[in-house]
Amino acid sequence: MARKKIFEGFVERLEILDQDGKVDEKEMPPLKDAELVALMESMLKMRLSDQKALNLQRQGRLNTYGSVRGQEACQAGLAAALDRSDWLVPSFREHAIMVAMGVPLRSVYALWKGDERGNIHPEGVNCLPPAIPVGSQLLHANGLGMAFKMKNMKEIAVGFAGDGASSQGDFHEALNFAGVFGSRTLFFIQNNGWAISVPFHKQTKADSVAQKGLAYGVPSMQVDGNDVLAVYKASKEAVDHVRSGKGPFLLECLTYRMENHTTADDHTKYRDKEEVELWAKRDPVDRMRKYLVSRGLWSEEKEKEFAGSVAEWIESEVEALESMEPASVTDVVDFVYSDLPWHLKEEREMLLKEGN
Ligand SMILES: Cc1ncc(C[n+]2csc(CCOP(=O)(O)OP(=O)(O)O)c2C)c(N)n1
Ligand SMILES: [Mg+2]
Repeated sequence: MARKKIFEGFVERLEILDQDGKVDEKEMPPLKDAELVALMESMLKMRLSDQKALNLQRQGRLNTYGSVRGQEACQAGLAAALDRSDWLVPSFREHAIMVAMGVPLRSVYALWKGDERGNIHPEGVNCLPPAIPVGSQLLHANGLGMAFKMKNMKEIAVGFAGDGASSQGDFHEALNFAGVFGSRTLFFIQNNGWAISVPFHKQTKADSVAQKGLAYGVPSMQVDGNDVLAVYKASKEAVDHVRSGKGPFLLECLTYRMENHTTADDHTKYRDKEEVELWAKRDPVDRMRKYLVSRGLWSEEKEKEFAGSVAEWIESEVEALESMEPASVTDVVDFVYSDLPWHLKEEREMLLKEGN
């Protein structure tokens, strides 16, 4: 035979909870009522602390901020499937899961204030500093995943990236390396439709990011990223796969960035109102709310009470943030190397001379 099929890959997409709050019972993950409520609470904490950050930035109390609004199901669903001992290797839009995994909210706010001390985490909280160069963190996640494999450790590394990052060379190098060496790395891609002002269809001619993973021999799937039940279930499968030593996995969450790229952006200049409105109807928090209310597990009163306690927590974190000693100007060079190279030593001297 002259022509043979040599690649049988296909991309599977998992959806469980629709926008009316109805679930596909045969795909339901085996979660107890309290665990379902915990997923809702986790998303609400993310939404409320995100809104607070936007407000703080408007008041000049944070320098800039990248909102995670609309992506809460991705981050709450994954957090519920990970062990606290696993490692997060984030970019700049992962602060919601960072907090869910134990990074203090004050630290996340500190980072957006430009304060490097936000990267110093409590003992046992395993999270690398968020990487700003798009895609670079996936290589770091590979390195960690390789180390865990070589040391026979049970931990896994989660490398986060957006759809835009999948057009960077780093993404491809990381996946190829992971496929070849079988690193204990989960590639968690939040495809929110946009890389600042570039829509997904102008970013790539591929229909999905997941199929790029398959091309590198990395098991990959796609999930409705606004469906916390589907994200949880797919994340659990992906995490179990990596943890059991079967090698890397790529999970692509289809979601939407509801806000500006950061507070330095104006998305109304390049996005249609209709598109944003369409995605508002697919809101991850709303659909979980509808489902829980229909099961008698949630109510307006419950939400009001919970939101009240979250607001208190947020306020105490802001207070802690704003009562920190002022940061030193040398912080910008002090935490990158254990031994400073000569040019940074010079820079440090200069900073000290010019004063804080
Ligand atoms: C190497 C590099 N190129 C460009 C930028 C500027 N930049 C910051 S975020 C971004 C888009 C990222 O899009 P995506 O990966 O989809 O993540 P999202 O912001 O949507 O979460 C760009 C181009 C950068 N930080 N690093
Ligand atoms: Mg994006």
